[in-house]
Amino acid sequence: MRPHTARRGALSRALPRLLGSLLLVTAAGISSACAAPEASAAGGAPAASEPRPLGQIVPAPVSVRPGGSPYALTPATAIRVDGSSGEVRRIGEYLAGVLRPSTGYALPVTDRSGPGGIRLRLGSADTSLGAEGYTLTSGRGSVTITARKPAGLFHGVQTLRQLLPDRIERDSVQKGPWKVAGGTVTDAPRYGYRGVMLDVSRHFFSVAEVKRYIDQVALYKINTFHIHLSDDQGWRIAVDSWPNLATYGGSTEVGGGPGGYYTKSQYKEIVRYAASRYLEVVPEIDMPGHTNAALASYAELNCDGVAPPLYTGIKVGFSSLCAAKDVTYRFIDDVIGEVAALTPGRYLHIGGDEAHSTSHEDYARIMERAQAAVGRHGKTVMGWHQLTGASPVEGAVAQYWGYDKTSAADRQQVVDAAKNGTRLVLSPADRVYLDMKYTADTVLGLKWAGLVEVQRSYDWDPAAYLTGAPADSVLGVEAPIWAETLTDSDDIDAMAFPRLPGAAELGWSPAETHDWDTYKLRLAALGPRFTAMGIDYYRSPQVPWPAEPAED
Ligand code: TNX
Repeated sequence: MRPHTARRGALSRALPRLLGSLLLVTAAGISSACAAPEASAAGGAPAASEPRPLGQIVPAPVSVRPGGSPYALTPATAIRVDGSSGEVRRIGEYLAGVLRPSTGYALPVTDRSGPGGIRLRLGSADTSLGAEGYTLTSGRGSVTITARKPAGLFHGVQTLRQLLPDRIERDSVQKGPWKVAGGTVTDAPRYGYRGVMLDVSRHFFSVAEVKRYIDQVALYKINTFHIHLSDDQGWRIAVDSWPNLATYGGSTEVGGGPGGYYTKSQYKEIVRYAASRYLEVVPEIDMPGHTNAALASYAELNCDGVAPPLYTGIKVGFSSLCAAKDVTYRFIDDVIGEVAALTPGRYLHIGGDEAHSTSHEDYARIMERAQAAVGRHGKTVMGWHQLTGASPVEGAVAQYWGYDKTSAADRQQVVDAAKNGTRLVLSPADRVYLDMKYTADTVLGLKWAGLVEVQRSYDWDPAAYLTGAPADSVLGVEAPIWAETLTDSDDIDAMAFPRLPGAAELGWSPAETHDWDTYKLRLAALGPRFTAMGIDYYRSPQVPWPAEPAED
């Protein structure tokens, strides 16, 4: 779907420098936009007819040059995808799908040129924008989004969405005006990997629930969907060569509910849907621990040949694949082969966390064989950072999920691996584990990594987080949601919002824009948008939320 990250990552990291002069010119624009005086003075949202200031979006853009007349959507507006590919037309249709229900306008998507409207254009943009950057220029009569690649246009469309009034997100016709402030936004990501993870094993989530989350996170330019498909409590993906995994291993979940699994065509539908929102899917098959559902499904996978019962509690670290048996490696190769064949993305995640019932020697042996299988099936290895305690293969990506109590030695092991070429995705548990409680009063969630309020979740720097790791070893940031306590979309909403936009900003925005005092105002301005999208978010007292209009 997209070129390999290495080059793009370098470009993204260079971008703030390349655009440095522009940033300098527009820093005042950013800060005045971010300061959003209306947020405190008038209860948050700009007055009904005033467009939202150009920089007042999450994630913060690289640069903003406000000025000129605003643009206004009208019943005559067309979405012009002039002379471009089917993919650009699909992005135009996606945008129309967002804008039609609330405006009630026809918003035809057309490749005929015309005097104005919303224009989506591929090409000609500054090469430093890379594969995901865009420019958005708004003025009287037109808004033009230009990008080098479709992903950039899609991200520009998310910016346009956030610049329109909150009620644009509603699914019934609302009153205009539909204005976008005049000026230019120039934008591209700091990191190439900006992920979310959903644990569909501890509780199963339907395809519709997964799509809902994908749609929610796309608004913040998240580009990776990591799906945790197997764990002690449930196996969630059909595997033809080992059918009991899904039919038996997927038949329950935490608390003893009915569980479920995705058929291959359902999984492909998730992949297709994610791709239509420019998210790459990273499937995870966790091993050698977190495997009770598999061990319960096939007695021969157990060292003693006895299948344990299915498990519906929330303990970790008690299960292990059997390093001494050949069948273990056949199982690993078969499963990885089938999952890889269903997955167009680059990565296949093999877990490797909390293998407390596996000896170090067995762990190293199984992870070595699993990594080889991933390579054989054409994918790049991802694993939780414990993989750095074995021998990560060249090109492997380790996902760091430590927290403030992680020992210096464990951190050092990860840093040393990074110095040796292992790349890192950062998911510090006391920052971006979205299943951590916000406060002691939060009903849902866990608290083993501490309480994670909104400011704590946002206020860290991915480049400085693991002292000693080379800056270019960091591919980006991912915010996981573990689902021991979460059963449906409402639960996901309550834990992801409002922390998820902050994690997305850490992955996208230049370090120079990082500032809690201005971020919290931009976040506050998103409150009514969450509501318009049907998200019942946590009203953190750290954020000056505006008063919300009464529900209609
Ligand atoms: C740790 S993070 C786990 C998961 C749990 C999670 C709960 C990681 C790689 N392993 O098995 O679900 O904590 O927060």
